[in-house]
Amino acid sequence: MLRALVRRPGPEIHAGLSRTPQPDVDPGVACAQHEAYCRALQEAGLELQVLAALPGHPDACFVEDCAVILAPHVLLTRPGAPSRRGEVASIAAALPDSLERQTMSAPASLDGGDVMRLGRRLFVGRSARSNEAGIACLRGFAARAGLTVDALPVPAALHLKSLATPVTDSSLLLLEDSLDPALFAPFEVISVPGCEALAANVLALGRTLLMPDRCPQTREKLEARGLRVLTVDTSELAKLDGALTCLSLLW
Ligand code: CIR
Repeated sequence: MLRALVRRPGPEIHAGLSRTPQPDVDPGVACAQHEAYCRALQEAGLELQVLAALPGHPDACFVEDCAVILAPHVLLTRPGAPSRRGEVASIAAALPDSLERQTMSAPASLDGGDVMRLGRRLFVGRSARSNEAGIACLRGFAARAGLTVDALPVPAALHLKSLATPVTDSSLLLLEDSLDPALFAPFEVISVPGCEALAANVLALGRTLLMPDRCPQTREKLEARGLRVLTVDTSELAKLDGALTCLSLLW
């Protein structure tokens, strides 16, 4: 069974990093939305491991950024935001010993939100959070699992997966007018309209897919492919640039 590691948002979540000035996050709403996300993961058939909030780390519920898992290996990252680096040790402690660890050291930095797997390839965003040394470290890690790495510039978003996420092993969603679809050839690109930007980040779990609510055009495209779609409202977490993939680590 697929397992997911998640961490509850804490009362300090309103102090998390955001590209929006004064995002005005309500911790109670954020927690309720996170609980609904956890229920959707369970409904999709995942076994959950839920960590308590991490005091002093308002962004710690965005666990994806601290590790890249290619089971049976895990790369413990060095997140690009200095305020988030203290989160990694507690993720490392929570992951099972069966995952063989590789670590990352300065000057490398990489956020898991920049790493997208499609079949035997990894795409990685060269973003404000993930630098060349971090990408080089990822290449070495991926090579152990027999995967290749393509780096793409992500100048205008927090992470690569703010713009694009896998739907199946051979297809992905991509926010229109963001990156050149040809960069992802030969994979099939499904375009997400600008008015549904949040829908560029979905969490694919086999034939079930978690996606943000209130994105009917994208939902219709996914359901037309025979996928089972579960919708969740993570609008409060989106004020901190969080999306669906960022709230869990899967293996
Ligand atoms: C941050 O800026 O680091 C957090 N407020 C949001 C991180 C979201 N992570 C992700 O999408 N992988």
